[in-house]
Amino acid sequence: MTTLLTLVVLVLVAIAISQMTKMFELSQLTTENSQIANDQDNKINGYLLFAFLIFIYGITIFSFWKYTKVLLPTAASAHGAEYDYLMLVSFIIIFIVQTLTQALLHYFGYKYSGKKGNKALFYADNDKLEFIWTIIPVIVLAGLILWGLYTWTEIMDVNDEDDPIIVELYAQQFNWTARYAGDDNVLGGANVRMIDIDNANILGLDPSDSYAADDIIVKELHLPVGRKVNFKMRSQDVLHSAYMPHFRAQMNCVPGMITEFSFTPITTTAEMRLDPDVVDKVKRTNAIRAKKAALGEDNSDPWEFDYILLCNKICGKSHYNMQMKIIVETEEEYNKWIKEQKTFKPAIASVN
Ligand SMILES: [Cu+2]
Repeated sequence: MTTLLTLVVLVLVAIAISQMTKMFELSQLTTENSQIANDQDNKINGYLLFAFLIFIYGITIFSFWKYTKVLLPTAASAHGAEYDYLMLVSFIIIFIVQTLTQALLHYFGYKYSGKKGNKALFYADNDKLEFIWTIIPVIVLAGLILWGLYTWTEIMDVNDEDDPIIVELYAQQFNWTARYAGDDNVLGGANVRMIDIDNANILGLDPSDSYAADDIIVKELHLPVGRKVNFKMRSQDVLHSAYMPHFRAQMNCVPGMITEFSFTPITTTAEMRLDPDVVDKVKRTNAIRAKKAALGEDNSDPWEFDYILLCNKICGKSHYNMQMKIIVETEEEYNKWIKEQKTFKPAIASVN
């Protein structure tokens, strides 16, 4: 509703400005009635350029003030800090360059506006200037791209060093299932053709594969802090994308193939709940929820922060709600939890 009202107001303002411009033009009729821009028109347009510049700077400052608080909190994975730093440096460079070039663009538009009798200067080229404005972006962009490629290669290097836990993330319209590799830390073979809902084989595990027997299928992802996790993603139906924003992790889930991502969580859920940004966000969200509760609306229970796995590919009508809770805990808590989970073999045996 607010968006609609804002749009209506913007349209009305645009109409008002165009009407005022017409009135202004009509009031100038006595001097010269011509469609060709005169010095006065050019001057007005020059000033309007400054007005527009103030508008874009204003909206930038407004966005910083109003929206920086909705950004993600500190990264909770080992590679996250490097990723965030790369992003920050890129944004600072973009911000400085755009602030300067917009000022120059609008100022020159004003300074060199048309004047009666003025002739444009024919200026073929200037090798030195062209060299400077080509080489600076080349160096800056090459630096950013190389740094980006280096960071990308580091993050995407999925290997078996440091004794990682192997976890499968299984995507389907519209939910996630996780599978732990069990004591042997090897995921049993699986194929969608072997899915057997009646026998609780929801991920299509191969019952004859001995590696599958101790696999653990769960609906909530628990990760021990400080331990590397190698994720293997599968999709049952369409393209999905496993997105874990707090860990700066995302990987497409593609039907018919296994994709991978690896990271080490460094902050437990309990620790993250104490992060000032998170505390602030929880406070803001719960203030909104309290208002909803007072009106008797849905989704008004107080909210507590949790890490989350989301789908980041628009995969169908309930895509927005395709999520799974992630809990990062101490090694002891994790071990206790995993021991309480059912392994695949007894789970299917109990159905039969
Ligand atoms: Cu999805």
